[in-house]
Amino acid sequence: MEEPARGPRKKTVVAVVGGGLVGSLNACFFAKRGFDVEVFEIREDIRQAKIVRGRSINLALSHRGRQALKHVGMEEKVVSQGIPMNARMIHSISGKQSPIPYGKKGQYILSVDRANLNKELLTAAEAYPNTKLNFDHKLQDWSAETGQMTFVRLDGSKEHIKADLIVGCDGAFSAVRKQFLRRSRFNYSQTYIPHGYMELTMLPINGEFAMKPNYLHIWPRNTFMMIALPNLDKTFTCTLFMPFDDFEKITTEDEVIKFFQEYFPDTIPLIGVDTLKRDYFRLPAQAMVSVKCSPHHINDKCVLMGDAAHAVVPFYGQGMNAGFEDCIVFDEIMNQFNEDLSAVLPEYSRVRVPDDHAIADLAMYNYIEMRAHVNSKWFLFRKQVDSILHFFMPKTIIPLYTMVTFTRTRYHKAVERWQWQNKVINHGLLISATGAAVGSAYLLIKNPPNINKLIIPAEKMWNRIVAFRTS
Ligand code: FAD
Ligand code: EGO
Repeated sequence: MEEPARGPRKKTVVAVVGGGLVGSLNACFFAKRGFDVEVFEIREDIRQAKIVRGRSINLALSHRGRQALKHVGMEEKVVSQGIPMNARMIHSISGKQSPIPYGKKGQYILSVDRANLNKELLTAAEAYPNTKLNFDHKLQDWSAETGQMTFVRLDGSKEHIKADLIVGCDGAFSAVRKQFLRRSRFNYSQTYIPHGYMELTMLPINGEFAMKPNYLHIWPRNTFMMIALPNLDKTFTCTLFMPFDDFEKITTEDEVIKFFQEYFPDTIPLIGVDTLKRDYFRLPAQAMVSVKCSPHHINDKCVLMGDAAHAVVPFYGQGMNAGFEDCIVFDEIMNQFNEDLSAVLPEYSRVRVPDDHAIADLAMYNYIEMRAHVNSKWFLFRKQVDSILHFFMPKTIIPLYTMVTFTRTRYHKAVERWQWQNKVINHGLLISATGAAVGSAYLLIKNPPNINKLIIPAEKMWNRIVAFRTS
């Protein structure tokens, strides 16, 4: 057996573009393997910045995301700074609150602070001696032939940097992806949905959480939806989802209150009339986009992960979780193919694209389903049906939300299994209905009812109807 080459060998340079959630986590994965990792992030270091105004303040972290954090030794730290949400709390218009647990005792999702999670991951990445973070570096262009990237700094200066592998983690509007779009046989689709979202803060009342903290609070109102996730400072971040057309119809402070009185009356005293009037107009509603593309790689040079590869609408709470799982999948394939990038990258696209497409479709499906017919009654009914079926056939029927949120079942397998389960349920219903019909027919033939007994009540019924109509 030959000894592996020791001493100075040219190390592979991995450039991670984007120091967001997926980029900073990915930097840890590559650093752990011993690569020379350079992270390039357009923004200033958020750990030093005073005000960070970005997208969504908190996020739901579930099993897939946690597993990825565990791979780089970050699970415990992040979980300890999150707030467990053991159940959804469904708010009806009347103000009634109904909890529906996510599953058994240990099954919960976590509310985590986006900025804090990002900071922790940057610090973890920076702790590897073979990792360098470069802030104020905006990727402008890069070449798939040479691996050369051009960055622009705030002062207008440009930097040219070369890397062996470029990992595009630069979000839904990825600059890395632009080079993919110029190539043949690259599939791309992007869809903006008619809904926008707006975040409102619910402050503590008498120093305590304004609502029960360990829940994902949901106000399902068909096309108008609101959710609230708890924060460590005892506030809640409420996110209102509604069509841009409706956001635009509300132009005065009084109209805001009127709208909330009609659809979310229980939240008015909790958010506060004045806060509501002010916060509603602080920022315009934000857009949501769904992006699918394939393949996710170019040769042995570049790979897209996270929102850059698959931006999903936030109606499954899976965007970050899917992006984090991308990192595990890539890591597993790196093991399988001995870090041979020319084999790893195509295999990554082959394995991961169907799953990333599946979660994008599932999130869009939830959006369409929820805005079309999910009010609080339907939400409760559907989740109860799910759990009753699971209770009686725990091996056969697993709710889709459970597979997606609490397991690492491949997303596309979860969809397949869900479709199969629906067939089983429909067959079951068909068989029960047929059984009931055949059974009653049999009983009727065996015990023919006395015709007179049937007719007399019918006559009585008619008399009642006549009496009702003339009264
Ligand atoms: P981003 O977080 O967008 O990070 C991209 C980074 O790249 C940024 O730091 C950006 O500054 C940088 N960058 C961009 N362009 C360049 C460039 N040219 N050069 C250098 N750097 C660049 N997911 C969940 O799992 N659970 C949830 O509950 C959840 N809720 C959500 C709610 C809302 C309202 C929204 C909008 C999303 C939600 N998501 C949720 C999805 C989640 O926010 C994203 O999936 C996640 O942020 C993706 O991480 P990312 O690192 O791929 O992209
Ligand atoms: C019938 C009933 C059909 C995100 C319920 C479909 C999503 C969908 C946005 C929740 C939870 C984390 C979320 C459930 C359904 C986050 C989530 C769900 C929202 C909105 C969200 C659930 C942030 C859909 N998970 N979920 O089962 O609790 O069910 F309401 Cl608008």
